[in-house]
Amino acid sequence: MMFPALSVDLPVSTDKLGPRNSLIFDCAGKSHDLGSPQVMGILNLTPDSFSDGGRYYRPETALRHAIKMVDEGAAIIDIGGESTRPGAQPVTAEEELERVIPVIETLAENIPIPISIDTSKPLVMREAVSAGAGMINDVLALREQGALQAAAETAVPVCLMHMQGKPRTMQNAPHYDNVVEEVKTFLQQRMDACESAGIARHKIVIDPGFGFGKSLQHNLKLLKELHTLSSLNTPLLVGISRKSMIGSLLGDVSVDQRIFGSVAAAVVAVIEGATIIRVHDVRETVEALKVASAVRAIS
Ligand code: 7PJ
Repeated sequence: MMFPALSVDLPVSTDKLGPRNSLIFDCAGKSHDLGSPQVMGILNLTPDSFSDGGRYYRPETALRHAIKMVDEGAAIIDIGGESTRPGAQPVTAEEELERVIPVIETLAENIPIPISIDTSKPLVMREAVSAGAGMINDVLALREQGALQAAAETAVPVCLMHMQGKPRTMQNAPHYDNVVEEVKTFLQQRMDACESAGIARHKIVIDPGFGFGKSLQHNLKLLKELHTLSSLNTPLLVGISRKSMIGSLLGDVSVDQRIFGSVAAAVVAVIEGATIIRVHDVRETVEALKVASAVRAIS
């Protein structure tokens, strides 16, 4: 059994927070209204992101992890085969395909929620969607040669993320005159490029790209002013989970000590209008967002 694409609807209602974005997931012909904030669980298939010493994540291991995230309340699983951490080296399309395709095939058969492919490569986008992925999550916002066309042809929803520079060097003195305005202008331009390439507006999700060519001050300003991006009238995805901004705020704590800080950031993001929160710690975030969403929904 394959699970078709996630489709993203335009705003349907407004309240004191401004336009509220509604998401409709179309899974095997069944629609789920995802008007309330949802959690995207991260499934990293990069060798530097797991510690069992193996070179690739085996599909069975990945499936176990994915099932756990589904049980904990994830609404989407985001699969990535290329590390985009600061300083990370690029991988070839062949290597990325080898990591992600067997896992996407296994998950598409076995989990009831959409799978998103975290990639910037047109070939990986096409192959991943053929293997069962229902969304493209691109940290380069479809700027790679051929990516707009590949994404348009797959016809699945896309997440466009802002990044200043390239992963290898992006954290070397990032600079903005006005970070919020510059991120917003960039995302608007990429939405326009998508529309010109034939990607329907209702299939676009945007993301300010926390930690991608941004200082701690830039990240905090973006989080505080996140609601400014809601004037672009498309759902907002936010990824802050375990990132170094949380580590620095807590006194340079290690990655596994960043859960509570990450959950706090997720709550702020939802209060400021985010619709999808991309996280490692699904249960903790789902519980916190139930509380935050209830507060956000009250009139
Ligand atoms: C993000 C991402 C993010 C989106 C990564 C990490 C780095 N995709 N992929 N947004 N981050 N859309 O998880 O630490 O913030 S990889």
